[in-house]
Amino acid sequence: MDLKEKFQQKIEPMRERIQKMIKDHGDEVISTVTVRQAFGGVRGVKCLVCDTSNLDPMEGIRFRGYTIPELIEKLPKAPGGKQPLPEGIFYLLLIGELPTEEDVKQVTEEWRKRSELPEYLVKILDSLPRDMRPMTQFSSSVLVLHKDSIFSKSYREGISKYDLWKPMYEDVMNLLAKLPAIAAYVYRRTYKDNKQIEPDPNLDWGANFAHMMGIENPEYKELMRLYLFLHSDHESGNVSAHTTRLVGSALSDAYFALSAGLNGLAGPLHGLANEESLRWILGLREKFGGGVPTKEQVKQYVMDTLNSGHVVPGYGHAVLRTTDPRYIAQRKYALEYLPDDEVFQIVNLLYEVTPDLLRKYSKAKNPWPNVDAHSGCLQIHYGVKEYDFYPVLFGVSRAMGVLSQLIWARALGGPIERPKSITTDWILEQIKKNK
Ligand code: CMX
Repeated sequence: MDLKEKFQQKIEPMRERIQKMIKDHGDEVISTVTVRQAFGGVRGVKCLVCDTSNLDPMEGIRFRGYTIPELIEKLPKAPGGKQPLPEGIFYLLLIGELPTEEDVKQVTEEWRKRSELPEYLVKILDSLPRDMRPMTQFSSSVLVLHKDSIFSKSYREGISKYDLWKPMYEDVMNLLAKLPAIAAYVYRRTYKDNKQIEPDPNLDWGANFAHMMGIENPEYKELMRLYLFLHSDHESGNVSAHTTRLVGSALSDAYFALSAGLNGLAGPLHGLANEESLRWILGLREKFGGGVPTKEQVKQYVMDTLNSGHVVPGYGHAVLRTTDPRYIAQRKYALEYLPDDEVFQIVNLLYEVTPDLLRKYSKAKNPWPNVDAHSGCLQIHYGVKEYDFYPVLFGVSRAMGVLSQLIWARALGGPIERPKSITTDWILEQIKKNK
């Protein structure tokens, strides 16, 4: 049975489960909204359902019930490798079960078959200014691929709403197959004199991405697999996931929805924080004359950032209240593969001093580092020093989560999202009435 057939088998039981739940318990209250939450980014209001992953403030992310260390152990690896193949996390997110090695091979093969970039896309990419931000090139490419949307075509031809997931599945698989090639193309044209590298059909999705970027170190291939696994999914309330979901809820196809989600990921409080973080860390090194600064110098740098009215990039989180397990997984990797790396030493010093300073001198509810505080030091170690590109790496990975959510949304016939907004005056009236 192939992936699509396996997915099809999962739909009906899930549809029935949800219909029964709404029928029997549709009016039960699961959350309330305070005035502070209405003005405060709807933080903590439980009003979205997402089954691919769940984020506990103290424990961190669980993908389909599994923690990161559990999946690093359980997901299939490349021959001789220790890091999980990203194809495996996509399978898990979509199907809800751990894949076998054979399942993962099928995904690799499926994506390999669909990976070629159409000529019109390459022409459009070639016409973009080479100094355009990589994320702008990347997100535009995703949008441009809408030309080949099977979903939009099927919709126009009158497909039944119960079958909408089928063309969505095809578009998602086509898109995921192409993302590493698009990202690598953008990387090479922006930083490597447009000298492009052909894909290697013998490599898995993540290793091929590293290869097309031009980095052949087997360690980087392993890092790429880990990176793509770690950044894939983080529930559906974060900006990139929620945007993809919202746009998709209007029955916009995967290209429109993902491009919108990537544009959200491009913000400095979200996926751009990995770029901001490394730039800030390199600024710290430079400020004190290169090398590893002292603890006092690191403290001074953090305080200068806070005093100038800026956030410390890579620290804090809207949900987490502990060190992000994605940070810990990357730290573990660094301790094994690059313990003496200078930038890693600085990342460690920051980990020692920043939480205390944030607790004392900022309003941050979470003083601990998130995923973005660590990813840059691993990239630069293997030669990917162009930090403008980091949000694109995040985007390639995040696409697996948000697009698996999108296939499910179409399979379950998710409605168009339309929360009710209220005016400030209405809130004041309500407060008066409540007195
Ligand atoms: N440095 C300094 N101040 C911080 C801070 C940080 N790292 N994190 C939060 N704060 C401040 C906020 O700016 C806010 O100040 P105001 O009340 O003056 O606006 C206050 O503390 C309360 O914020 P919060 O409730 O703790 O955090 P939010 O849920 O509003 O925002 C986040 C979460 C991640 C945007 C925020 O912590 C932040 O800006 N961090 C730095 C950017 C970053 O690393 N983003 C990446 C997050 C992971 C990802 O999505 O990729």
